Amino acid sequence: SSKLDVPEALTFDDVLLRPKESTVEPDEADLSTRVSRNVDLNVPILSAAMDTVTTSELAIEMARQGGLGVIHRNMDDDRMVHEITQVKRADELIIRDVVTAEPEQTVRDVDALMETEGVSGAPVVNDDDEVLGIISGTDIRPYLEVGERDEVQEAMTDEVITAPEDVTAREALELMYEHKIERVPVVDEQNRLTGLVTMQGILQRREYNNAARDDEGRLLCGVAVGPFSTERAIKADEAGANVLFIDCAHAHNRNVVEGAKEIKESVDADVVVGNIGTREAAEDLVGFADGLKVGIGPGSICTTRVVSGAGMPQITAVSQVADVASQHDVPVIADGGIRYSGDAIKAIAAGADAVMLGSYFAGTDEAPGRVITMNGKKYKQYRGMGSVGAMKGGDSEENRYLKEEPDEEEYVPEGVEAAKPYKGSLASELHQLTGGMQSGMGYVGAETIPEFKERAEFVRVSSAGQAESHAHDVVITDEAPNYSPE
Ligand code: RVP
Repeated sequence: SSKLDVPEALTFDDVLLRPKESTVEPDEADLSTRVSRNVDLNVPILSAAMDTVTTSELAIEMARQGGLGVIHRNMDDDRMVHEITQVKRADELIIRDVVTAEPEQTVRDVDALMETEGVSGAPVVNDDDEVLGIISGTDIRPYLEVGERDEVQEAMTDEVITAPEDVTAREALELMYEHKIERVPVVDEQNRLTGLVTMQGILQRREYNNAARDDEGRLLCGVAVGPFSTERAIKADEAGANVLFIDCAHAHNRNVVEGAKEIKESVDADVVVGNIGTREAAEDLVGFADGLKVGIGPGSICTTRVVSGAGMPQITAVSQVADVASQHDVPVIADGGIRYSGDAIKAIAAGADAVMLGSYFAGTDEAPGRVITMNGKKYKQYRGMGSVGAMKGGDSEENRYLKEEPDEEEYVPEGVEAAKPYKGSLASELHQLTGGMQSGMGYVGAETIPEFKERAEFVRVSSAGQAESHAHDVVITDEAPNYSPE
């Protein structure tokens, strides 16, 4: 066969979902999914492992909204462990960084301490961490005018209600209700303080009733690691990351596959491997990977296809990988190129179980970096991890596009440095994204993601059809929250 006898590959704008008879109202469509063999999400959405997108701040909000943040790897090991810990602790029932008071401290000192730490009460412990009492603003108030030099042990409540390590939210609430208190110290068998449960913490958790949590109720956390960083992967695993993402621009590479296998054998967390874009790559990885991530060149800031001449349009890439992965019950994540909610649900129709986005979230409050103003409009920085800035600017040698450490003028970047319009809160962006995806499920008549994957069919769109899809022949007067023309 001739070199020019070539197959066609399609991307988002080449296809549309074929409308089908439906009994599903969009707001009834259930977006829950599996991101890797052992990890479920309530919303099939991940934030990209990029240094202008995901650190703990955005990852916390992603998990609270039911999705998953994947912490980037342009940082050293200690910082990575810190970032993971922040996510795992964010909504923990039992607070571990407890502000404590000592019995001989003065009431005045404790009052000042509580003020600076922003807490309204503190367990009182001795040198062995044994709980002697608890002191709150209410206990302190009568002392402030007349007895602020008195010792804490005078003012504290010494009949303190404590709870064991395995206390549940319900049990803690019952204790608080029964004793009319707002915080319960958690102790071990020797009555030593190990943590604290607060009413405020429990109520805050209730607010996020769709959050993606582990068995102990902590928020789920993903993190990117290099294919040859087994030590680092073990640290991420021990810090509590639930899913490790082997982060590589071309994972269908013998050495990368070997590296990823070694990591998989060394950790308890699920290991998702990527990126790939072909059936053959999927076949080489399904044997051990807990998930496959697809995307060779679709990213908004990515120039891989132009620089290297290689790539695979994303709808075809996802569908090829999903063909193989679905036979082995391995979830697939479509990573990159998603501009609208319609693209996200098309990726799922092509066979993905979840989608990963960078540009969509880069303009939000929770993304790292500050708001910049150009020509009176607000933006936030967004750069490819293969851009010169990201390759130079990381705190470690961890970078998936960096072969060795060249001088600055020798970099061959595969990404650009850019900016995204400032967007406000991540929650409102996610609301638009999930709402649009649910609409897509409604048009296809599917109530769940697995049903949707089964039922969805594409039609091929011509460039005339593509022009018809967008707002056309009008001047837009008020920008919609989920649409801006390219
Ligand atoms: P997008 O959502 O279209 O902005 O794409 C984000 C994805 O682009 C990332 O998850 C990653 O796979 C890819 N990426 C990140 N940096 C670069 C690059 O510099 N080429 N590409």
